[in-house]
Amino acid sequence: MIDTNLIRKDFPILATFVNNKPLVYLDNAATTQKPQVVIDTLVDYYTNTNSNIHRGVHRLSQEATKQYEDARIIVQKFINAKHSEEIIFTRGATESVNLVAATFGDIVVNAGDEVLISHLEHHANIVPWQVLCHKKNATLKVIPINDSGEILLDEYEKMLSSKTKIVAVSHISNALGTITPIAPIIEMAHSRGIPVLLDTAQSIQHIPIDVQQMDCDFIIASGHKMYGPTGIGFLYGKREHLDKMQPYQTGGDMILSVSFEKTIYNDLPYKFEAGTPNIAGAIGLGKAIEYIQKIGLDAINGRENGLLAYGTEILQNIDGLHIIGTSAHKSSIISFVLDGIHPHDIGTFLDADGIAVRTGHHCAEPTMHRFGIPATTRISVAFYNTKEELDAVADSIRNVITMFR
Ligand code: 7TS
Repeated sequence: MIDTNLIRKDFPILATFVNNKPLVYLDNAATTQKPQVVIDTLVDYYTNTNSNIHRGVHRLSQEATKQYEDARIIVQKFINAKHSEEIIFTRGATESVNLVAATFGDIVVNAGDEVLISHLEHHANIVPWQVLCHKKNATLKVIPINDSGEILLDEYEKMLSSKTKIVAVSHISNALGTITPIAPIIEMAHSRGIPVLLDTAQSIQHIPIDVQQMDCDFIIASGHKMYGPTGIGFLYGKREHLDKMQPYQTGGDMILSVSFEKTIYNDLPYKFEAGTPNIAGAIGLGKAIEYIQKIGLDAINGRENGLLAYGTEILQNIDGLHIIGTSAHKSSIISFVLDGIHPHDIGTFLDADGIAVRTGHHCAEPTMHRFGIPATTRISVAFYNTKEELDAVADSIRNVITMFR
């Protein structure tokens, strides 16, 4: 059981005021707030350890290298990867999928081939594949969803063929909150020898990820959505795939030796980490994962499911409010439209009450189009949110409705 009063004290920003109202932060799918331990880790690193890694014999460099590599092992254990060199630090989910599309995609996708994504994807898991398909004269195919926002598995199975070279789907939709059925998705792809990339940007902070048990080929994630700093994230890839891939970027640190005639690339994971990385960010991400582990993902998930159920219940009772994304398998996200009131107006009025939500297409324009709407208002909860905060949103929405009608 999570003691919310106690846990909220870990997040200094939650005690701040916005527009003279206590902050109600319900935009956690965009980015989560940071616990004091993560903030302290960044300050401590820059105060006491700051140094470049993998190159100095001096004490600070060795200490910084150790902390950075320890963070990689924390990530490895968190997702139960077999080897720590299967973890590549990146700027985040976006850079991770770009890396896979540009390197792995470059090897496996050729003219006439197909890449499969779903109708639930964030632009980050659409555009890199689109660019790859364009370059290779391949086709991007989209697995359809039903009116509840669920992937149609029958249709998916029919779309798989010898032309399919990679399947890339989100684990949880950032626009609707649908949890996708990854076990059958991966199994159906693997039974035909097709690798699967899973976008866990919206799931890794909510539900346990075990890459060996799931047997996925790649996963991507962003540190800032899992209580860590911005500008850091990671790619997990099976070693057999990473070994085959060419470097994504080139320069320092990703080499073993360089002459003007020839460069020998470094081993994994450094082959994919050109240049000075976000050292403090990686260490901060490690601390954020330790924080999540201390609370426990089961407790986090239980609390967030309770908030999701409560929020859904009180919001769907509001006249003229329609929830978009009504799957029974959802996590932490409630997207909705209100008759006659644009989401940006709702967002602006909620902000006046100190409530932070996201409005717009959520970088998932095709998902919005599927429902014939340009935008929604999106509430996304974290374990530190409360039922009282959700009540405040419902009250605020009722006030907006009164003003507009
Ligand atoms: N994939 C999913 C499912 C996402 O939700 C996001 C960001 C990304 C990839 C990209 O992550 P980034 O850290 O590289 O930007 N989603 C959102 C959102 O829903 N609101 O703001 C960012």
